[in-house]
Amino acid sequence: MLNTKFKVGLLYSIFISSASMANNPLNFGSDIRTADPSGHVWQDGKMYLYTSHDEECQADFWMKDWHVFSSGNLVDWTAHGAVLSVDDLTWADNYAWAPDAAYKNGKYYFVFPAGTGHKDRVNPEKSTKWMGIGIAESDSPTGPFKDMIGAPLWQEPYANDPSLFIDDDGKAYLYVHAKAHDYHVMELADDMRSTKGELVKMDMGGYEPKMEGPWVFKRGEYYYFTMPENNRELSYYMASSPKGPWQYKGVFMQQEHNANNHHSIVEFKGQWILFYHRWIETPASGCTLRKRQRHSAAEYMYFNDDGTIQEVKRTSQGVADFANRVAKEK
Ligand code: FUB
Repeated sequence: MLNTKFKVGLLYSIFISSASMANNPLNFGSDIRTADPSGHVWQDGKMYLYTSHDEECQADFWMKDWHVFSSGNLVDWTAHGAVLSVDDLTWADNYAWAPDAAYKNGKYYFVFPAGTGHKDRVNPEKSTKWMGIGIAESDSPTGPFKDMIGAPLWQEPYANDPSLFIDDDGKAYLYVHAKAHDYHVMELADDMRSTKGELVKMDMGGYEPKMEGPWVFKRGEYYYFTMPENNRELSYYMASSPKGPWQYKGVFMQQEHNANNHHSIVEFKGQWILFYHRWIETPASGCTLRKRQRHSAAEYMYFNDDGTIQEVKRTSQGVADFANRVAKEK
């Protein structure tokens, strides 16, 4: 039988070790609310996370700028501040929503949705909201990024939540949800400042997934098209070409709190990482308008031998042991 003193000591050490293992939400060392994390590993071998930025206690998704954070171990992050703001744009003044980034031709590209007008949630017919996709450039992954076109890549149709994927042959594919909230793809021209061809609704293998946040990546011979379907649960499709046709494979993260999710998937030092956001109660912020606010988080992802993705559970420790894991596997 364990005596009481020993039991208390044991419980305390379990508590301390699990508390010190907590790494979700990610600690950016900057107490801003982030969402829609888009992860990329650049030439210096670090992970860069481009996020949208919720105003503290915001009433709706009226968002003004985008931020970037970097890390070598997914635990200690450097906040580099805002990379771009709607104040830098001539064609939008709101809706700084889910961004993405790419590296090509020796430059960093930041692709983003932004818009103007007003979304009337009570009387949608009175809405004047419009959103388009912009692209900005920088010589540095941390910006500042400059909108060299001074206009969205196209005006119509409405589009949101860009995912920019550069294939092994250097071709750039831009995925968005556009008309009727369907998923579309378009190639970008080599100068990355204009489009090449039409925006095409993709063949999703007989499914009609809607909305938001597409994220495309390649692993081995397969392309993966992933999304928060109906902006809730994360599901995915596989294909042998970046434009599909796609084959539905299932849900890999369930919805939580009946609220939106938005993610990215990237390999870092031999580990596959899922970045996503979570709606978490943030009482210290003093926000009484919303019970929960958005925070970026990360989990490991695992694949089966046939390339399918295993279900991912939300955890509080996330990728806290990343450095140890990488060291052990060396
Ligand atoms: O962050 C604003 C919007 O909420 C994003 O564009 C959507 O994907 C959802 O996360």
